Amino acid sequence: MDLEAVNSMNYEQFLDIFGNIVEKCPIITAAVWSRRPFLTLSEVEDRVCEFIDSLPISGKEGILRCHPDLAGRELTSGTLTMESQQEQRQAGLTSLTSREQERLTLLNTRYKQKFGFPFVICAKMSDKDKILKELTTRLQNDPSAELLKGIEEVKKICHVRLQDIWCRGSPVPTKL
Ligand code: 2AL
Repeated sequence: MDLEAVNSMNYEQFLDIFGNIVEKCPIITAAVWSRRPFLTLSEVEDRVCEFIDSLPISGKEGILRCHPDLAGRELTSGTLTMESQQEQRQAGLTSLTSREQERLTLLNTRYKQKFGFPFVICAKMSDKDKILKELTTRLQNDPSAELLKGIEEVKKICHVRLQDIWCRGSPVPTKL
């Protein structure tokens, strides 16, 4: 995928390719399309981050709430997005022992009760042991620190998803 290909996409093509760089938030991609032409590929990521940073607290919380639980119901039922499925599998979350599964479910529930949004971490930059450790630690944070941390992780997930798209090297939207 090169810059010229990205800049020449109409918004439908852009959404087909980049629509899930922030989990279940295609509105961000749709907004970023208006910022073309991009001068570099990394500018796409900069514009996404800029958009996220411009949101009020409720908007940032909303982005976090669009993320599925790690090793949650959607993983079991096969209803995760393709990206999330691959990320959770790569982090080892499809092969948890029953003890690890129980612990993760308990911590996820406690986290959501405390903060009102799910625990978010870039799974591809982690693994199941680190995720359990980080979740335990982050449960101790105060809500404003956790909102910042969660959004930082959303940006990492976006970075990884964009890298995947650049490396896949397909300038042609898959749905065309
Ligand atoms: C996710 C997800 O779906 N992919 C990822 O890297 N992290 N979800 C989450 N709650 O952290």
